[in-house]
Amino acid sequence: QGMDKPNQKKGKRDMSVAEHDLTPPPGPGVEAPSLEEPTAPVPPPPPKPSQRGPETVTPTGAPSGAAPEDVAQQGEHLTTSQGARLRSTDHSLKAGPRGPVLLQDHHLREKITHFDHERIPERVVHARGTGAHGVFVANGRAEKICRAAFLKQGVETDVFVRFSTVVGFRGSADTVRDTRGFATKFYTEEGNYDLVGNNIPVFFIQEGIKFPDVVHAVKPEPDKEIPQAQSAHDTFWDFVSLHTEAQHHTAWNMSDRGVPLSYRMMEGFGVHTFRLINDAGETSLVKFHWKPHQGVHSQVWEETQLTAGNDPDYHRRDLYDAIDAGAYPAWDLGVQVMPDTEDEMFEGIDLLDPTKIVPEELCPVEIIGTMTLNRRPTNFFAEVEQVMFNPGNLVPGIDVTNDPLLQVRLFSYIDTQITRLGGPNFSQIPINRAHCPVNDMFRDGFHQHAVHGGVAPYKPNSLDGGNPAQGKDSDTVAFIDVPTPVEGAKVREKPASFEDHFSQTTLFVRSLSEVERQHLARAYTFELGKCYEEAVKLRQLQCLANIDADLCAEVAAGLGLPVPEPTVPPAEVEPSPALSQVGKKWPVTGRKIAVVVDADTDPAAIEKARKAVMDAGMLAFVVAPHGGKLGDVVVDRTFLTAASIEFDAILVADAPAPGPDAVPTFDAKAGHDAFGPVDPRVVKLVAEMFRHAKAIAADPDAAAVLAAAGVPEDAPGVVVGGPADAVAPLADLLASHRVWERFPTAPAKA
Ligand code: HDD
Repeated sequence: QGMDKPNQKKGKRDMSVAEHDLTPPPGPGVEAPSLEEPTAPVPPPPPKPSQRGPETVTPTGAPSGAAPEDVAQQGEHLTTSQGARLRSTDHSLKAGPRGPVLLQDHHLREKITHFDHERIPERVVHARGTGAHGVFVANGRAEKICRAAFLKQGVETDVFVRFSTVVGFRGSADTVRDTRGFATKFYTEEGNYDLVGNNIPVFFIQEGIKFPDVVHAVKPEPDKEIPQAQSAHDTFWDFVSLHTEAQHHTAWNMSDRGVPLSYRMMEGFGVHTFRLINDAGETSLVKFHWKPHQGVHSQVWEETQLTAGNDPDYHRRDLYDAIDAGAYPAWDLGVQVMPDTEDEMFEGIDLLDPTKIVPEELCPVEIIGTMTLNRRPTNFFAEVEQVMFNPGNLVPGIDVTNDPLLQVRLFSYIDTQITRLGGPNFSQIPINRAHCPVNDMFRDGFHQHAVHGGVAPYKPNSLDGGNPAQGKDSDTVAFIDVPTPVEGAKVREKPASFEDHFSQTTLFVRSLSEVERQHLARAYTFELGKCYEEAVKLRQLQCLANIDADLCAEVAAGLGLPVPEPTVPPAEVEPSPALSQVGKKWPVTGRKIAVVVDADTDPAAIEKARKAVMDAGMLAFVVAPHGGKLGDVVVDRTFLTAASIEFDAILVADAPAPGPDAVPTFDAKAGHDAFGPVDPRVVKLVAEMFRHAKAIAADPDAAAVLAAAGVPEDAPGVVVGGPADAVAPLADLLASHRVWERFPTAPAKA
């Protein structure tokens, strides 16, 4: 009491509040002051085309009638979840304006309770991802081997694709070194078919029972929960060097495939061998491939590091930017078709071993249709977070094989949703609903949305007329498990053919171009260099010795460790050129060009250069000292906001002097920070793009930029010429993706 301030003495408190409060609380029969008028009824703005929600159907296949605007915050009046109109959502119900909050505030409790439960557990793997809607059109070439309706010529099927990294948490950076998930849901007229693949055609393990082991090894170490979204740590390399069947996948991870430039520029693989059945009941064994129209491209390592800081959402943004710009990414779906022989082998390769590929040179990929992604999600949570995939979501004509990895996946994907999506009714979530009639007899459970009629959800029944009817064996429209003969003793063993862990790793390493091999060696050296345990490094070097002597020597030199003798002689292999990403020409459509200008560059010249870029099918980004407009030209990036990692090539139209917001760099000659003649951010942009082997064009008037960035005018991939004229040679360079010869070649071996 002694600490009470004047006017806050016991018994005086109400009085003092009332003195200052000009709006006394309403008593019984007193009209409440209007704190806020209801929002004036205004017609909701029409949703943008890209904001249309997914077409949804109810669990019985009927349209749900839920147009997206019905669920957007566009209605006239704010209500509770029960539809009662609310006067205020800004203030909780209190005993006086300065009093405690009342438990009876039903709106407060509803609002906070809902908020408290807004998050669901992230995926145990592939937590970080992004997705898009699209359409798949079959070309009919699969008809002779597969009875699936969606593969018949000309059939168009809705699809939803989710791309992901594997290791990182949901908020981790997109551009880490990792495998990428490539999961596609086909909403076919015969039910949902999920092709749940990766951008790498082989897997870490041969048996699903090892999945928890590999995931525990690669996830952040359990004591400190570091590192995030990285394989460069002891537990990962401990596992893969001991469990040597992981070596093939690991080599792909360490290659440029582990750092894709964009989700749009990745191949996809179904990994396992699947069994297709045609109308005549004949079967064949196939491996699925997605071939991107955009080409197969990667970042260089330094770019991945810069991107993770500059724009951790880079891959997500890239996909949505492309879709918004109408540059819809597309992939051909292809199959390698192999005879369904008793031994399930092809050219000595065990088709049940998911750590093996079938080289395209031995069995070409036949294209059976094309997928185009043309719509981004309206609501990320509802679609990308709640989508579930399951390799067991199959349609008539596609069956599984006995691949022991696939067999366990058939259990895991449903099981995990029980926790992640909170119960067994996840198929009723709009994004997961089939686009054809669903007539199951699953009932009740958490989050049941259907109001099932009838009294007899069981078979056989007479009370509901015996419905629904089961298919007959003669049906070609019902799913039939291929009656493959099975025989054997119950054993915990693997086939002898699964013992070979190194020959295809050697095949992969030897199929890479020189520059890709350098990247591979550097990635191994980096990752092992981040390990603390020497025993782990030595054991991995032993694996490399069994794979490729040169690669092993290079990595050992970087680590400062001795080169071990191989324990198995490296295999003699015939390289597979299809495994290399270098040496091909790709369309330049949608590639991004920075056009660097000064504040006083002639707007007409900028527009000419911009138009030349756009006419070549590429996207121009005007990069200027300040935002807004230059003449009529809109500035896309400023020197402050532009980052080299955003662009595939650069056109320097002018040599801007340092702007007022530039920071000087250290001048070694002067011995202190100083400005050169060109804005240091432009110098940095050009220098980084040069280092990352990107094509560079500069106007003769902008030669000072090249000089300041240390870029020789006669270096490979440098074009000196007027910006508009330089577009054609720039596009030509970009077709090869990078100026490969700019990477230093490996020092000659002694
Ligand atoms: Fe898996 C998710 C791909 C083996 C267990 N996996 C998941 C996703 C992809 C793959 C792309 C993300 C799906 C999405 O976007 O929602 N997984 C693969 C591939 C594999 C593979 C290509 C081997 C060829 N996976 C594999 C095994 C197991 C799992 C052997 C378990 C024994 N995978 C899961 C999972 C996930 C999953 C725990 C996490 C979230 C989910 O399923 O829905 O069940």
